[in-house]
Amino acid sequence: MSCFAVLLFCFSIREEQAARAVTSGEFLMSSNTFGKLFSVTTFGESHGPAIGCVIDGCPPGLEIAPEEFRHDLRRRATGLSRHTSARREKDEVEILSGVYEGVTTGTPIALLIRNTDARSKDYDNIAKQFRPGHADYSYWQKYGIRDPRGGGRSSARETTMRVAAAVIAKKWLAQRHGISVRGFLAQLGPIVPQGFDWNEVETNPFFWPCQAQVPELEAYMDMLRKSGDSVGARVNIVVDNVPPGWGEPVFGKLDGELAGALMGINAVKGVEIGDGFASVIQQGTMHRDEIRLEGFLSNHAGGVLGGISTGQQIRASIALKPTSSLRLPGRTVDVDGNEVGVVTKGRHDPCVGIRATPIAEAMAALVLIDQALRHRAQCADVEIMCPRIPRGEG
Ligand code: EPS
Repeated sequence: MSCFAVLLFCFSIREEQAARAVTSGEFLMSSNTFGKLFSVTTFGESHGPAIGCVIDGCPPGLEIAPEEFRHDLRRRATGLSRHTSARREKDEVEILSGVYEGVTTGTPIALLIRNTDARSKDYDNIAKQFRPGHADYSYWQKYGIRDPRGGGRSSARETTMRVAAAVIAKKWLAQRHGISVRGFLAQLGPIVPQGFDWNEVETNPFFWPCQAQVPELEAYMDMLRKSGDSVGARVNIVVDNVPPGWGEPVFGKLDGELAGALMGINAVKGVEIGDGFASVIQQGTMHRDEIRLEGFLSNHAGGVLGGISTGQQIRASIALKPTSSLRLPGRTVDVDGNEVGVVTKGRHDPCVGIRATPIAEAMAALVLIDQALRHRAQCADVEIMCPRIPRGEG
Protein backbone atom coordinates (compact mmCIF):
# COMPACT_ATOMS: atom_id res chain seq x y z
CA MET A 1 0.00 0.00 0.00
CA SER A 2 1.44 3.41 -0.92
CA CYS A 3 1.87 6.16 1.66
CA PHE A 4 -0.96 7.99 -0.03
CA ALA A 5 -3.27 4.97 0.23
CA VAL A 6 -2.37 4.49 3.93
CA LEU A 7 -3.10 8.14 4.62
CA LEU A 8 -6.37 7.92 2.74
CA PHE A 9 -7.30 4.76 4.67
CA CYS A 10 -6.47 6.39 8.04
CA PHE A 11 -8.37 9.49 7.06
CA SER A 12 -11.48 7.55 6.07
CA ILE A 13 -11.35 5.56 9.36
CA ARG A 14 -11.20 8.84 11.29
CA GLU A 15 -14.05 10.28 9.26
CA GLU A 16 -16.11 7.17 9.81
CA GLN A 17 -15.41 7.31 13.57
CA ALA A 18 -16.38 10.95 13.62
CA ALA A 19 -19.59 10.31 11.70
CA ARG A 20 -20.45 7.42 14.02
CA ALA A 21 -19.74 9.51 17.08
CA VAL A 22 -21.87 12.35 15.85
CA THR A 23 -24.80 10.17 14.80
CA SER A 24 -24.71 8.26 18.09
CA GLY A 25 -24.73 11.54 19.98
CA GLU A 26 -21.14 11.32 21.19
CA PHE A 27 -19.46 14.59 20.47
CA LEU A 28 -15.77 14.47 19.73
CA MET A 29 -15.14 17.99 20.99
CA SER A 30 -15.28 19.87 23.35
CA SER A 31 -17.84 18.81 25.91
CA ASN A 32 -19.92 21.91 26.12
CA THR A 33 -22.89 19.84 24.98
CA PHE A 34 -24.86 17.53 27.23
CA GLY A 35 -27.47 14.89 26.31
CA LYS A 36 -28.13 12.75 23.24
CA LEU A 37 -31.74 13.33 22.13
CA PHE A 38 -32.43 16.37 24.31
CA SER A 39 -29.08 18.05 24.01
CA VAL A 40 -28.07 21.29 25.66
CA THR A 41 -25.06 23.33 24.62
CA THR A 42 -24.14 26.18 26.96
CA PHE A 43 -21.89 29.08 26.10
CA GLY A 44 -20.61 32.20 27.75
CA GLU A 45 -18.45 33.43 30.59
CA SER A 46 -19.25 35.10 33.88
CA HIS A 47 -18.14 38.57 32.76
CA GLY A 48 -18.77 38.31 29.03
CA PRO A 49 -21.67 40.20 27.45
CA ALA A 50 -24.05 37.26 27.82
CA ILE A 51 -24.50 33.61 28.64
CA GLY A 52 -26.73 31.31 26.66
CA CYS A 53 -27.70 27.84 25.57
CA VAL A 54 -29.01 25.98 22.57
CA ILE A 55 -31.40 23.10 23.23
CA ASP A 56 -31.72 20.67 20.35
CA GLY A 57 -34.26 17.86 20.26
CA CYS A 58 -36.97 19.40 22.42
CA PRO A 59 -40.31 17.77 21.59
CA PRO A 60 -42.60 20.12 19.64
CA GLY A 61 -45.89 21.39 21.01
CA LEU A 62 -44.83 22.34 24.52
CA GLU A 63 -46.11 25.72 25.66
CA ILE A 64 -43.34 27.88 27.10
CA ALA A 65 -43.22 31.60 27.88
CA PRO A 66 -40.26 33.76 28.99
CA GLU A 67 -41.94 34.32 32.39
CA GLU A 68 -41.80 30.60 33.16
CA PHE A 69 -38.03 30.74 33.55
CA ARG A 70 -38.20 33.31 36.35
CA HIS A 71 -39.10 31.03 39.24
CA ASP A 72 -36.18 28.60 39.02
CA LEU A 73 -33.71 31.27 37.90
CA ARG A 74 -34.61 33.29 40.97
CA ARG A 75 -34.20 30.25 43.21
CA ARG A 76 -30.63 29.91 41.87
CA ALA A 77 -29.78 33.62 41.72
CA THR A 78 -27.16 35.53 43.68
CA GLY A 79 -27.93 38.67 45.66
CA LEU A 80 -31.18 37.55 47.25
CA SER A 81 -29.90 37.02 50.79
CA ARG A 82 -26.81 38.06 52.74
CA HIS A 83 -25.70 34.44 52.69
CA THR A 84 -24.87 34.34 48.97
CA SER A 85 -22.81 36.43 46.52
CA ALA A 86 -23.96 40.07 46.41
CA ARG A 87 -23.84 40.22 42.60
CA ARG A 88 -27.26 41.21 41.27
CA GLU A 89 -28.16 39.88 37.86
CA LYS A 90 -31.61 40.31 36.34
CA ASP A 91 -31.41 36.87 34.70
CA GLU A 92 -34.08 37.77 32.14
CA VAL A 93 -34.31 35.05 29.49
CA GLU A 94 -34.62 36.02 25.83
CA ILE A 95 -35.97 33.21 23.64
CA LEU A 96 -34.23 33.64 20.30
CA SER A 97 -35.53 30.63 18.38
CA GLY A 98 -37.42 27.36 18.50
CA VAL A 99 -40.61 28.78 20.01
CA TYR A 100 -43.43 30.15 17.85
CA GLU A 101 -46.44 31.85 19.41
CA GLY A 102 -45.46 30.44 22.79
CA VAL A 103 -45.08 26.82 21.65
CA THR A 104 -41.92 24.80 20.98
CA THR A 105 -41.57 23.94 17.30
CA GLY A 106 -39.06 21.08 17.52
CA THR A 107 -36.30 23.25 16.08
CA PRO A 108 -33.29 24.38 18.16
CA ILE A 109 -34.26 26.60 21.08
CA ALA A 110 -31.74 29.34 21.78
CA LEU A 111 -31.92 31.11 25.13
CA LEU A 112 -29.89 34.17 26.04
CA ILE A 113 -29.29 36.01 29.32
CA ARG A 114 -27.27 39.22 29.29
CA ASN A 115 -24.72 39.78 32.07
CA THR A 116 -25.43 43.16 33.60
CA ASP A 117 -23.59 43.33 36.95
CA ALA A 118 -20.05 42.09 36.37
CA ARG A 119 -17.22 43.92 38.18
CA SER A 120 -14.17 42.70 36.34
CA LYS A 121 -11.70 44.98 38.12
CA ASP A 122 -12.14 42.83 41.26
CA TYR A 123 -10.12 40.21 39.40
CA ASP A 124 -7.25 42.38 38.16
CA ASN A 125 -4.91 41.39 41.00
CA ILE A 126 -5.37 37.64 40.46
CA ALA A 127 -5.43 37.58 36.65
CA LYS A 128 -2.04 35.86 36.65
CA GLN A 129 -2.32 33.97 39.92
CA PHE A 130 -3.84 30.59 40.63
CA ARG A 131 -6.34 30.64 43.50
CA PRO A 132 -5.60 27.50 45.55
CA GLY A 133 -8.46 25.04 45.22
CA HIS A 134 -9.80 26.83 42.11
CA ALA A 135 -9.92 25.82 38.44
CA ASP A 136 -7.54 28.70 37.60
CA TYR A 137 -4.52 26.39 37.60
CA SER A 138 -6.02 23.47 35.70
CA TYR A 139 -7.63 25.71 33.05
CA TRP A 140 -4.22 27.28 32.46
CA GLN A 141 -2.55 23.88 32.19
CA LYS A 142 -5.15 22.77 29.67
CA TYR A 143 -5.72 25.81 27.47
CA GLY A 144 -2.62 27.93 28.10
CA ILE A 145 -4.96 30.89 28.59
CA ARG A 146 -8.04 31.70 30.63
CA ASP A 147 -10.59 34.46 31.03
CA PRO A 148 -9.85 35.51 34.61
CA ARG A 149 -12.84 37.84 34.97
CA GLY A 150 -15.16 36.31 37.53
CA GLY A 151 -13.79 32.84 36.93
CA GLY A 152 -14.68 33.02 33.23
CA ARG A 153 -16.14 29.78 31.98
CA SER A 154 -15.45 27.97 35.26
CA SER A 155 -17.77 30.34 37.14
CA ALA A 156 -21.00 29.05 38.63
CA ARG A 157 -22.64 31.74 36.50
CA GLU A 158 -22.68 29.18 33.68
CA THR A 159 -25.11 27.03 35.68
CA THR A 160 -27.79 29.67 35.05
CA MET A 161 -28.26 28.25 31.56
CA ARG A 162 -28.54 24.69 32.81
CA VAL A 163 -31.33 25.80 35.12
CA ALA A 164 -33.00 27.68 32.24
CA ALA A 165 -32.83 24.65 29.94
CA ALA A 166 -34.18 22.45 32.71
CA VAL A 167 -37.27 24.64 33.09
CA ILE A 168 -38.33 23.19 29.75
CA ALA A 169 -37.24 19.68 30.75
CA LYS A 170 -39.08 19.82 34.09
CA LYS A 171 -42.26 21.06 32.41
CA TRP A 172 -42.23 18.27 29.82
CA LEU A 173 -41.47 15.61 32.47
CA ALA A 174 -44.31 16.89 34.68
CA GLN A 175 -46.86 17.17 31.88
CA ARG A 176 -46.01 13.95 30.14
CA HIS A 177 -45.23 11.68 33.11
CA GLY A 178 -46.26 13.53 36.29
CA ILE A 179 -42.59 13.59 37.33
CA SER A 180 -41.41 16.00 40.00
CA VAL A 181 -37.72 16.74 40.56
CA ARG A 182 -37.09 18.29 43.96
CA GLY A 183 -34.06 18.99 46.09
CA PHE A 184 -33.07 20.34 49.47
CA LEU A 185 -29.96 21.24 51.44
CA ALA A 186 -29.18 18.15 53.50
CA GLN A 187 -26.12 19.46 55.36
CA LEU A 188 -24.44 22.84 55.75
CA GLY A 189 -20.96 22.41 57.17
CA PRO A 190 -21.51 20.55 60.44
CA ILE A 191 -25.27 21.22 60.64
CA VAL A 192 -27.76 18.51 59.66
CA PRO A 193 -31.57 18.77 59.51
CA GLN A 194 -33.40 17.94 62.74
CA GLY A 195 -36.74 17.53 60.99
CA PHE A 196 -38.14 17.25 57.49
CA ASP A 197 -41.02 18.99 55.75
CA TRP A 198 -41.09 19.59 52.00
CA ASN A 199 -43.31 22.63 52.60
CA GLU A 200 -40.52 24.32 54.54
CA VAL A 201 -37.82 23.86 51.89
CA GLU A 202 -38.96 26.81 49.78
CA THR A 203 -39.68 29.13 52.71
CA ASN A 204 -36.06 29.94 53.59
CA PRO A 205 -33.01 31.02 51.55
CA PHE A 206 -31.16 27.75 52.31
CA PHE A 207 -33.64 25.21 50.87
CA TRP A 208 -33.57 23.76 54.37
CA PRO A 209 -36.28 21.23 55.26
CA CYS A 210 -36.61 22.26 58.93
CA GLN A 211 -37.65 25.89 59.37
CA ALA A 212 -36.98 25.82 63.14
CA GLN A 213 -33.25 25.55 62.45
CA VAL A 214 -33.03 28.56 60.13
CA PRO A 215 -31.84 30.96 62.90
CA GLU A 216 -29.03 28.48 63.65
CA LEU A 217 -28.05 28.41 59.96
CA GLU A 218 -28.13 32.20 59.77
CA ALA A 219 -25.94 32.56 62.84
CA TYR A 220 -23.49 30.02 61.44
CA MET A 221 -23.32 31.76 58.06
CA ASP A 222 -22.92 35.21 59.67
CA MET A 223 -20.02 33.88 61.70
CA LEU A 224 -18.48 32.27 58.64
CA ARG A 225 -18.86 35.38 56.46
CA LYS A 226 -17.25 37.57 59.11
CA SER A 227 -14.36 35.13 59.43
CA GLY A 228 -13.77 35.30 55.66
CA ASP A 229 -13.79 31.53 55.35
CA SER A 230 -16.10 29.16 53.47
CA VAL A 231 -17.68 25.77 54.05
CA GLY A 232 -18.97 22.73 52.17
CA ALA A 233 -22.48 21.33 51.94
CA ARG A 234 -24.63 18.39 50.88
CA VAL A 235 -27.66 18.61 48.59
CA ASN A 236 -30.15 15.79 48.14
CA ILE A 237 -32.26 15.24 45.05
CA VAL A 238 -35.49 13.27 44.99
CA VAL A 239 -37.41 12.39 41.83
CA ASP A 240 -40.94 11.03 41.99
CA ASN A 241 -42.99 9.17 39.37
CA VAL A 242 -40.24 8.08 36.99
CA PRO A 243 -41.71 4.98 35.32
CA PRO A 244 -39.72 1.73 35.40
CA GLY A 245 -37.51 1.09 32.39
CA TRP A 246 -35.52 4.30 31.84
CA GLY A 247 -31.77 3.97 31.51
CA GLU A 248 -29.44 2.37 28.98
CA PRO A 249 -27.06 -0.35 30.15
CA VAL A 250 -24.24 -0.56 30.00
CA PHE A 251 -22.68 2.81 29.13
CA GLY A 252 -25.76 4.98 29.49
CA LYS A 253 -27.01 3.73 32.83
CA LEU A 254 -29.48 6.07 34.46
CA ASP A 255 -27.50 6.24 37.70
CA GLY A 256 -24.25 6.57 35.76
CA GLU A 257 -25.54 9.52 33.78
CA LEU A 258 -27.06 11.10 36.88
CA ALA A 259 -23.76 10.78 38.68
CA GLY A 260 -21.87 12.29 35.75
CA ALA A 261 -24.32 15.15 35.40
CA LEU A 262 -24.29 15.95 39.11
CA MET A 263 -20.50 15.68 39.26
CA GLY A 264 -20.41 18.17 36.40
CA ILE A 265 -21.78 20.90 38.65
CA ASN A 266 -19.17 23.38 39.89
CA ALA A 267 -17.64 22.44 43.27
CA VAL A 268 -19.18 18.96 43.42
CA LYS A 269 -16.73 16.43 44.85
CA GLY A 270 -18.96 13.47 45.60
CA VAL A 271 -22.16 11.84 44.35
CA GLU A 272 -24.20 9.08 45.96
CA ILE A 273 -27.15 7.21 44.50
CA GLY A 274 -29.50 5.66 47.03
CA ASP A 275 -27.55 4.56 50.10
CA GLY A 276 -24.31 5.32 48.25
CA PHE A 277 -21.24 4.92 50.43
CA ALA A 278 -23.33 3.74 53.38
CA SER A 279 -23.75 0.51 51.36
CA VAL A 280 -20.16 -0.39 52.22
CA ILE A 281 -21.06 -1.61 55.71
CA GLN A 282 -24.49 -2.96 54.87
CA GLN A 283 -25.27 -6.63 54.43
CA GLY A 284 -27.18 -7.98 51.46
CA THR A 285 -30.22 -8.88 53.53
CA MET A 286 -30.48 -5.26 54.58
CA HIS A 287 -29.59 -3.57 51.31
CA ARG A 288 -31.79 -5.58 48.95
CA ASP A 289 -35.15 -3.96 48.45
CA GLU A 290 -37.59 -6.84 48.88
CA ILE A 291 -40.56 -7.00 46.57
CA ARG A 292 -44.24 -7.70 47.26
CA LEU A 293 -47.05 -7.28 44.77
CA GLU A 294 -48.28 -4.33 46.80
CA GLY A 295 -44.90 -2.62 46.53
CA PHE A 296 -41.17 -2.52 47.27
CA LEU A 297 -40.46 -2.84 50.98
CA SER A 298 -37.54 -0.38 51.04
CA ASN A 299 -35.43 1.79 48.73
CA HIS A 300 -31.72 1.41 49.38
CA ALA A 301 -31.03 1.33 45.65
CA GLY A 302 -32.23 4.88 45.09
CA GLY A 303 -34.72 3.83 42.43
CA VAL A 304 -32.23 2.35 39.96
CA LEU A 305 -31.25 -1.30 39.44
CA GLY A 306 -28.84 -2.35 36.71
CA GLY A 307 -28.78 1.24 35.51
CA ILE A 308 -32.56 1.19 34.82
CA SER A 309 -35.29 2.91 36.83
CA THR A 310 -37.49 0.65 38.98
CA GLY A 311 -40.40 3.05 39.37
CA GLN A 312 -39.33 3.86 42.91
CA GLN A 313 -38.29 7.29 44.07
CA ILE A 314 -34.91 8.22 42.58
CA ARG A 315 -32.56 9.52 45.25
CA ALA A 316 -29.19 11.15 44.80
CA SER A 317 -26.96 13.15 47.09
CA ILE A 318 -24.04 15.44 46.27
CA ALA A 319 -21.15 16.84 48.29
CA LEU A 320 -20.00 20.36 47.44
CA LYS A 321 -16.61 21.62 48.47
CA PRO A 322 -16.05 24.94 50.25
CA THR A 323 -15.71 27.96 47.94
CA SER A 324 -12.08 28.50 46.99
CA SER A 325 -12.31 32.27 46.38
CA LEU A 326 -11.36 33.63 49.81
CA ARG A 327 -10.32 37.04 51.08
CA LEU A 328 -8.11 35.29 53.63
CA PRO A 329 -4.53 35.29 52.29
CA GLY A 330 -3.26 32.00 50.88
CA ARG A 331 -0.06 30.74 49.26
CA THR A 332 0.21 30.02 45.56
CA VAL A 333 2.27 30.64 42.43
CA ASP A 334 1.67 32.87 39.42
CA VAL A 335 1.87 32.07 35.72
CA ASP A 336 5.48 33.28 35.64
CA GLY A 337 6.55 30.80 38.29
CA ASN A 338 6.81 33.12 41.29
CA GLU A 339 5.64 32.02 44.71
CA VAL A 340 3.14 34.66 45.78
CA GLY A 341 0.41 35.38 48.31
CA VAL A 342 -3.13 35.49 46.99
CA VAL A 343 -6.22 37.33 48.24
CA THR A 344 -9.48 37.13 46.28
CA LYS A 345 -11.73 40.17 46.03
CA GLY A 346 -15.18 40.05 44.49
CA ARG A 347 -18.58 38.94 45.70
CA HIS A 348 -18.38 35.30 46.60
CA ASP A 349 -20.66 32.73 48.18
CA PRO A 350 -19.30 31.57 51.55
CA CYS A 351 -21.13 28.29 50.83
CA VAL A 352 -21.86 27.48 47.20
CA GLY A 353 -24.06 24.62 48.34
CA ILE A 354 -26.75 27.10 49.42
CA ARG A 355 -27.57 27.88 45.78
CA ALA A 356 -26.90 24.40 44.44
CA THR A 357 -30.34 22.86 45.00
CA PRO A 358 -31.97 24.22 41.80
CA ILE A 359 -28.81 23.42 39.84
CA ALA A 360 -28.81 19.79 40.98
CA GLU A 361 -32.53 19.53 40.20
CA ALA A 362 -31.78 20.94 36.75
CA MET A 363 -29.07 18.39 35.96
CA ALA A 364 -31.30 15.54 37.13
CA ALA A 365 -34.17 16.82 34.96
CA LEU A 366 -31.89 17.11 31.91
CA VAL A 367 -30.71 13.52 32.36
CA LEU A 368 -34.28 12.29 32.78
CA ILE A 369 -35.79 13.99 29.74
CA ASP A 370 -32.92 12.71 27.62
CA GLN A 371 -33.37 9.17 28.94
CA ALA A 372 -37.14 9.43 28.46
CA LEU A 373 -36.73 10.31 24.80
CA ARG A 374 -34.12 7.58 24.32
CA HIS A 375 -36.39 5.02 25.98
CA ARG A 376 -39.25 6.12 23.73
CA ALA A 377 -37.03 5.82 20.67
CA GLN A 378 -35.92 2.26 21.36
CA CYS A 379 -38.65 0.66 23.44
CA ALA A 380 -41.94 2.41 22.63
CA ASP A 381 -43.32 -0.80 21.08
CA VAL A 382 -42.26 -3.17 23.86
CA GLU A 383 -45.15 -4.83 25.69
CA ILE A 384 -44.29 -5.67 29.30
CA MET A 385 -46.15 -8.75 30.51
CA CYS A 386 -44.80 -8.95 34.10
CA PRO A 387 -46.53 -7.08 36.95
CA ARG A 388 -45.57 -3.48 37.60
CA ILE A 389 -44.65 -3.16 41.26
CA PRO A 390 -45.82 -0.01 43.05
CA ARG A 391 -43.05 1.99 44.69
CA GLY A 392 -44.32 0.98 48.14
CA GLU A 393 -42.14 2.06 51.07
CA GLY A 394 -39.51 3.35 48.71
C1 EPS B 1 -18.66 32.95 41.10
C2 EPS B 1 -18.14 34.14 41.57
C3 EPS B 1 -18.98 35.31 41.76
C4 EPS B 1 -20.45 34.93 41.89
C5 EPS B 1 -20.81 34.03 40.71
C6 EPS B 1 -20.08 32.74 40.83
O1 EPS B 1 -18.87 36.09 40.60
P1 EPS B 1 -18.51 37.62 40.68
O2 EPS B 1 -17.23 37.73 41.43
O3 EPS B 1 -18.42 38.06 39.27
O4 EPS B 1 -19.66 38.26 41.39
O5 EPS B 1 -21.25 36.07 41.94
O6 EPS B 1 -22.17 33.73 40.70
C7 EPS B 1 -22.98 34.29 39.75
C8 EPS B 1 -22.75 35.45 39.16
C9 EPS B 1 -24.15 33.49 39.43
O7 EPS B 1 -25.03 33.96 38.69
O8 EPS B 1 -24.20 32.35 39.91
C10 EPS B 1 -17.78 31.81 40.86
O9 EPS B 1 -16.54 31.97 40.95
O10 EPS B 1 -18.27 30.69 40.59
